[in-house]
Amino acid sequence: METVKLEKQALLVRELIIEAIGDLGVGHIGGSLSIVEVLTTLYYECMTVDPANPLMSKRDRLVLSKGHAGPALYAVLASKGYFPIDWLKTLNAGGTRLPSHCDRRLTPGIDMSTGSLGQGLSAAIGMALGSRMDGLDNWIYAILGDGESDEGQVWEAAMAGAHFELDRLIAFTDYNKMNIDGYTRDIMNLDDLGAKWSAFNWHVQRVNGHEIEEIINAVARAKKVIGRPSMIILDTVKGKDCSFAEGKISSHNMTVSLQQKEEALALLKKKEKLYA
Ligand SMILES: Cc1ncc(C[n+]2csc(CCOP(=O)(O)OP(=O)(O)O)c2C)c(N)n1
Ligand SMILES: [Mg+2]
Repeated sequence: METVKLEKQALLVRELIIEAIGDLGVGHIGGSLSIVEVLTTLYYECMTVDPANPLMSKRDRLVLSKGHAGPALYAVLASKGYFPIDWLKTLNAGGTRLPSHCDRRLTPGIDMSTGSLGQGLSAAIGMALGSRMDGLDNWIYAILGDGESDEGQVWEAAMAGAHFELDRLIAFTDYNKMNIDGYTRDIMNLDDLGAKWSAFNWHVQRVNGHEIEEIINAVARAKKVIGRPSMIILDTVKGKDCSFAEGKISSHNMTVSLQQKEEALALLKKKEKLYA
């Protein structure tokens, strides 16, 4: 798909997220909006998947380790046709198949249940090892949060991924510089994050996480790496492109009024017209 089409798709995904969380009135909007471009690029450009056959064994897999950003992944999966768009209206409602955090038993297209931070990369490593044993040549992707990277298990997984030379594993860190209630640098300073992953013998790149072209090129380079896994650090903005959430720590899990929702959507619709 052309980059401009992917950008337009990302805009639509952003609208779906704001609509779903806005209709519910509360949710993890900040960390959902910071991963819109990476998710759109993966599902619309990089991954071999079949929405009609979400359990196809040779599919590429994605572990959304920062599982509280489920609404972002649901918006992409719905727009890809894994399930009806209407399901987004049931976000986190009683009996829903779209809980606020990812649950692989409930939602078509969700490859791993997540929400307890720190575990996803280990699961992705298990998947990559499993694929190798089965002789599959699929790719395993994982998306971690920067705050999530305070978890010790992330660094156990970092060691294991390099030890097992998992070169079909490509992980991303959504480096939006914010944790649940403060700046990452104040809660647990991660800098120099790239140097840390390099020291664990991962191939490391750092790109603008809202520039689709940069993400596509980074994934292409990661796919050429032999004998070790890849970490792509995405410089992002929490709450990106949402009038009431962008750049705010409070966007982590915030209430959204009807007026805020409508205002934010109206601004995005204006942007959408530029692509018409
Ligand atoms: C093991 C565990 N500890 C604490 C939490 C509570 N929690 C949910 S989101 C979050 C902040 C995570 O920050 P980050 O990974 O940067 O998320 P993002 O900025 O992408 O939303 C925390 C502490 C959790 N879900 N799991
Ligand atoms: Mg963060």
